[in-house]
Amino acid sequence: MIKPCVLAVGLAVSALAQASNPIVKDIFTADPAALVDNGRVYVYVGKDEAPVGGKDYVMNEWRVYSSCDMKKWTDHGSPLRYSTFKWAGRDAWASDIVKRNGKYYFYSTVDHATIPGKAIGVAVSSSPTGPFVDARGTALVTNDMTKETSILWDDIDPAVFIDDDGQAYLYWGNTVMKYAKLKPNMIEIDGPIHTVGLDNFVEAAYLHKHKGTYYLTYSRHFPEETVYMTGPTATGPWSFGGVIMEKNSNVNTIHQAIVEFNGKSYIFYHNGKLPTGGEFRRSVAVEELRYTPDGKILPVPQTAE
Ligand code: FUB
Repeated sequence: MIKPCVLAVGLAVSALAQASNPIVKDIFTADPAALVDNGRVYVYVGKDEAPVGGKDYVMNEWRVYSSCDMKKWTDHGSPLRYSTFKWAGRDAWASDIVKRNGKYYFYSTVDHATIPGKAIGVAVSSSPTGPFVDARGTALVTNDMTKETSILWDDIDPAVFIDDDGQAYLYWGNTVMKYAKLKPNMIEIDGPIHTVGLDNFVEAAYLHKHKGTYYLTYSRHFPEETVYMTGPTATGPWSFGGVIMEKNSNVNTIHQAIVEFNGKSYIFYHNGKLPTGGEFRRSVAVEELRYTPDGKILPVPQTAE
C-alpha cells in the first residue's frame, strides 16, 4: 500500500524533514531513474554489491524508494532483478521508467546470456513499486557485433521520453548515442535505429522537456561530467548548452535523471561519498536543478548534508 502525500499548509515542504545526501545510506546504489506519480517521487537504483577493493560491478537487482518531499525516503524493496529477464545472464545496470495507460514500463540494461554484450529489456507492472514482469520474453534491443562501430557495451543506459503528441522515444548508447521510436504498446521498436554523433558522448543519454525546450543530457569524458544540449524537437538538432555537474572525485561515472516535482526541478546522480564508497560502490543523491529565465541550466554543485 502506497501512502498518499499530504502537503503541510503554511509550511515549506522542505522543512518537513532533514535534508540528506546520499538518499540511501545502508547500501550502495547507482544509476538513478526517476518517476513522479500521484504526487510522489520514485527513484529506482541499481544495487552496487562489489566488496571493498572490488575490481568490477556486482549488480544483481534494482531497488525503489519514494518520497513526498525529496528528503525523507521510503524503501519499497526490490521490484525486479536481472533474472526477471530469463534471457539475461547478469548485470542490473542503468534503467529508466515511464507510465503509460496506467502501466509502468521499466527499461533496463542487462548482459545477454546468449548474444554477446549488453542488451535492453522492458518489464511492466501495474504498480510503481512492482513487482515487474518481463513484458516481451525477449530483449528489446540486442548487440549487433556485425556493425563496424559496435562494442560489447554500446547498448546500455536506456531512457524513455513520451512527447506531447504521444510519440514515445527510446534513447541509449555508449560512445555513440542511439535513438528509436517506440510503438504505442511501449514494448516494440518502431522503425529504424538512428545514431547521433555528440561531442565526447560516453553514456547516460536522458531526454526531458522544460517550458517548450527539449533538453538532452548525457555523460561526457571519463571521468564523466554531466552536460546538456537543447533542441526544438525530441530528435534535435542539438546545440551544446554547458556543464551541469562536474566529475566525481573517486568515481568515473555520474549518471543523471531529471524530474519536475511540486514546482521545482531536480537532478538525481551518483557519487562515491559514503564511507568505503568508490568506483563500484556508489551512492545516489539528488539536488535542485535551476534554469535561467532564458532556459539555460545553471551548474549544480553536489551537496552532502
Ligand atoms: O552501473 C553500470 C554502468 O555504469 C551504467 O550503465 C553506466 O551509466 C555507468 O553508471
